Amino acid sequence: MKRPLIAGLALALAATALPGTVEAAPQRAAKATALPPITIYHLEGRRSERIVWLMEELGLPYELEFKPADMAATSAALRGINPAMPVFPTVKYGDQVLVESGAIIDTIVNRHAPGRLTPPLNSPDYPYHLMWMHYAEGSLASRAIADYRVWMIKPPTERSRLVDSEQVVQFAEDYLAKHPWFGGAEFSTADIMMLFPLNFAMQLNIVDKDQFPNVNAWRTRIEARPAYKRMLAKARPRGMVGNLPALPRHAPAGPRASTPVR
Ligand SMILES: N[C@@H](CCC(=O)N[C@@H](CS)C(=O)NCC(=O)O)C(=O)O
Repeated sequence: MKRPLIAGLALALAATALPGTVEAAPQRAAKATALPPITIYHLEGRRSERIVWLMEELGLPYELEFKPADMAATSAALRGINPAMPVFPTVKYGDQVLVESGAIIDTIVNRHAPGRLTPPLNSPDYPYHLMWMHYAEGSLASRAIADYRVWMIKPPTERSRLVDSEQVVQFAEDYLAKHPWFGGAEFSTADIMMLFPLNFAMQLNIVDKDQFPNVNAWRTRIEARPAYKRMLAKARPRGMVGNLPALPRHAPAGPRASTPVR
């Protein structure tokens, strides 16, 4: 049977895998571009600590905008620059005003520190690193915060039949049984993303922190990092402000309700 010319050409090209095709291209580190001025709008103990910590890990310069132990003045400064979406972190990146810590981290690393704090793109660790980067906010923080808010209004009497805080933390616990970091073999920005919601879930008793020894051991390793300590010295010089109250105890253990999820 005669093959159409275009299809035949495509097959021949694929078979020879010329240099420059996607499959054959070796991994090249992209060139770092110059960092624009960065100002981090920050409040003690909030997700803005991720960006301060990232910059400390990378050794990149930044301005920190907050008034230690003064929530009112700190919030006023944030609302001044970002009245429509006043959340921490808000980052002034050159003349752009950005929110979403994961996107800010990816922008800074990909443009200004390519290849750092990220497993190689072709490594088995990369998909997991990216999964935890997104899991931190998409599954973990969202469920922990939802459970916390429900508890504050009406403490539940049984486990939810939906995926709940215990289950999202357990999934992280199981991964850490086989890997030292959420980036796999090495510390990565996924670890920076995961600390806030795991601390939130454990410190506020949304889950029983004693049930997650791998997460606790990982938190101890994080706390020993010099860049993490520098972040604490700069971003919490007078401790935490405006702590949320912890739940009296973690959500009830035991089996979930068996009704199927609708
Ligand atoms: N998904 C966002 C969440 C930002 C966020 O909600 N930050 C909290 C502090 S940790 C905040 O500013 N909350 C204020 C509010 O919700 O009014 C991120 O990762 O940056």
